Amino acid sequence: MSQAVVSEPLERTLVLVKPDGVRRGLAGEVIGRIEAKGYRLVALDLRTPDAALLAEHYAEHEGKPFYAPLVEFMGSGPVVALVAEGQRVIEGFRSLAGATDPTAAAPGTIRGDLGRDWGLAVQQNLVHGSDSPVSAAREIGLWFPAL
Ligand code: IDP
Repeated sequence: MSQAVVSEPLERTLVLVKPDGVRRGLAGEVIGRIEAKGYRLVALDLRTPDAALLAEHYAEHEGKPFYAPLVEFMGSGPVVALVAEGQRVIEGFRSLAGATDPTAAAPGTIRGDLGRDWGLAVQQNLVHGSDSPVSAAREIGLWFPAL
């Protein structure tokens, strides 16, 4: 007799290893934590994003004091962009990443273990992760239009 199994739907999220993470050689560490948690990589790319892509990606922050330094920093070198997939991966990666401020981020998280404040106008906090299903769909469309 077959048994009905109800499973939660798969989600996808956009993760960026920011230029500070790539420069410090931490891309592999971040990818390792995503894979060790049990999420699956469905796309992966190393590139230096142009100003147009970053303006779209960070549109919600336009006008804030850290917006210009943020866009400049994010375009300062290569980032690793990836799409990870799994049940509740959006929330799960945010939990792996830790709080936005790396000084306050809990030990055990990517930002808490590997990040710190460098006294700069923008938080160089190693990673980005989409914050909701709507953001994830929008950001994956921007970074990986073929998906
Ligand atoms: P999140 O990356 O944790 O989702 P957001 O509030 O979406 O945080 O901010 C986007 C990025 O902008 C942060 O990751 C950080 O790099 C930068 N940022 C956010 N708030 C500040 C701030 O108050 N000062 C400097 N940089 C900030």
